[in-house]
Amino acid sequence: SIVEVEYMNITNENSWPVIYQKIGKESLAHGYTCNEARKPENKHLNRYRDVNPYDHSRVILQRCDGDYINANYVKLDRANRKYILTQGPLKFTVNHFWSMVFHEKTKAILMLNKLFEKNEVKCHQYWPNQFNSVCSLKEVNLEITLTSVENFGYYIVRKILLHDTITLESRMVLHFHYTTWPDFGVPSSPKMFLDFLKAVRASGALEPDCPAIVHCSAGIGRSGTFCLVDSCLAIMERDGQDTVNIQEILKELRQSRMGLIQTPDQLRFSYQAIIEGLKRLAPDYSEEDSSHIYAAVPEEAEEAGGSEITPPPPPPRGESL
Ligand code: PTR
Ligand code: PTR
Ligand code: PTR
Repeated sequence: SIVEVEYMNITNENSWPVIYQKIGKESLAHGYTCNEARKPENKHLNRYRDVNPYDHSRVILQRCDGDYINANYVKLDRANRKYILTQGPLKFTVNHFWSMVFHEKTKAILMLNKLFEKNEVKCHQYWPNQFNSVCSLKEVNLEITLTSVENFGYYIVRKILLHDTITLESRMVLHFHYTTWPDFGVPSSPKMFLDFLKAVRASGALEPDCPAIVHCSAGIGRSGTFCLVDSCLAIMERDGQDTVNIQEILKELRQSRMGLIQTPDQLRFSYQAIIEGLKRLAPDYSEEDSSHIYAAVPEEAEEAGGSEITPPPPPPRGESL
């Protein structure tokens, strides 16, 4: 395919850093503002000073004390995709986050980071750890309950029940937690990433009417990588393998949220995953061919994810997040 040829050329010329920088320069040209993010009453709601949502695509909160959250709609019509990309919630934005999940009718949250990375807290633990104990988010009139946890080794799937205490409406949300993707790094293999993507897609969570919420710590590096691979593959699966210019798609995604994809290697990995994803479409593709990759257990798996990978303690007992 054209993508494969392009990948080989860039790799042979050692030009991933140059290509990555060029995309960065070309994405800056739009000059979108981030005025809401910089307002004194909102500043402290950002995890990182240099990662802010553009005003034109930001998510506007309903039924909260303010309407600001560090989140953007990232829309790609050609791929029939609409995601919400956001930062890992802070302790005092947990309410805002769940309010967004509820009001956007999100079916799944994709969390691509761990709570602790490089000995730092990268995200507040915003979901309950214990089964079947109701956690009240009184300020936003929601209750959340963890109802199941399934561990797939390098990712975990939780089911979380949301209940609106005003309308009495309830909704189940899936929490897909990829636990082995280091910040400013790449997943252990394209195959593992694609198996994760397959599970996410199978849940129906990527249908554009109820945008999936994708986050990592800043909500740009790993989240951007996920969206680039998923949306390029979605177009190629429908229109054919030679119909997409990956770099143009990335620039387009970057019109909605800044900084998507944070390293040349994350860009390189995106190409690899797209190429591998295309191979899966071939009629003679056999899963067995690359199954040996599974043998490589990522060394990060047990580090900070340790407490999450052990089964949760027995129910029930009142708790807050
Ligand atoms: N200023 C922060 C930093 O560079 O460390 C912002 C930042 C943090 C940017 C994490 C990206 C990060 O990665 P991700 O978006 O994958 O969480
Ligand atoms: N920590 C990130 C970085 O320094 O790369 C924050 C950042 C994100 C900086 C986006 C600039 C960004 O702009 P662009 O839209 O060109 O990626
Ligand atoms: N209960 C969790 C904690 O204490 O860490 C998270 C949490 C924090 C949940 C605060 C809700 C909170 O409410 P508010 O943002 O209104 O203080």
